[in-house]
Amino acid sequence: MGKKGIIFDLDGVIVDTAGFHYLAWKNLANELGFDFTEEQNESFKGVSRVRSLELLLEIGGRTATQAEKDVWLKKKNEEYLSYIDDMTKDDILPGVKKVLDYLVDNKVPIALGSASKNAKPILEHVGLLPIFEVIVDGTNVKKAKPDPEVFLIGASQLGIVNEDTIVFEDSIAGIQAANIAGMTSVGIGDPGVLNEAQHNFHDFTEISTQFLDNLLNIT
Ligand code: B16
Ligand code: MG
Repeated sequence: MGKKGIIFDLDGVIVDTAGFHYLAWKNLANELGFDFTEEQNESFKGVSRVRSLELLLEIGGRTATQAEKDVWLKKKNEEYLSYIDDMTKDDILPGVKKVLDYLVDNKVPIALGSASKNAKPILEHVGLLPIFEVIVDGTNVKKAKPDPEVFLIGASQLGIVNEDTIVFEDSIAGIQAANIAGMTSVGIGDPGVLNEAQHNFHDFTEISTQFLDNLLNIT
């Protein structure tokens, strides 16, 4: 068995920006004259900004010109950026820092694998930018989750083979991407929603060092 590495999703795993994305999309939907529920938002998680707008317009039964789409994409992102502007290290989700510190102490290679084009500023705001050896985000990938591209690039840049890579994800699309890549998938969130994951936790406070040791073969 080779050395193990971990890839973390960002939104909904390390920080609770999923709620900010939801709010910004919901406000846009309301402005366009229809509602957007939290349940519908599940399929937006891990999905690119452009694809998310297409899904939103499908929900509202709307068609739009490219010019309109560009305006709405910009508007949504500006609202989202106004939310993340206020983020601090207090916005790191419960239990995450403890797990990251443990991995750093044990010299486990860690990467970020996010669909977001705003990943770096978010990590900067919450003070976690320096701890990631590798960052793969929406600016580096062409194919969105569930395509495994983001995780394949992450593992290869870490120098870890897919079978020895563990992915922490809060989205259905992200869990599918990890599974397709032959990686170990760990679902963070509702186990009923993330039922394709190999391991499930509601949040990082449930993850013990013993679980990590077993996963990583730390003795
Ligand atoms: P942005 P992740 C994803 O991040 C979000 O889950 C998804 O809701 C969002 O649409 C996507 O990033 C793009 O984000 O608009 O910031 O480029 O979960 O893959 O870290
Ligand atoms: Mg996510």
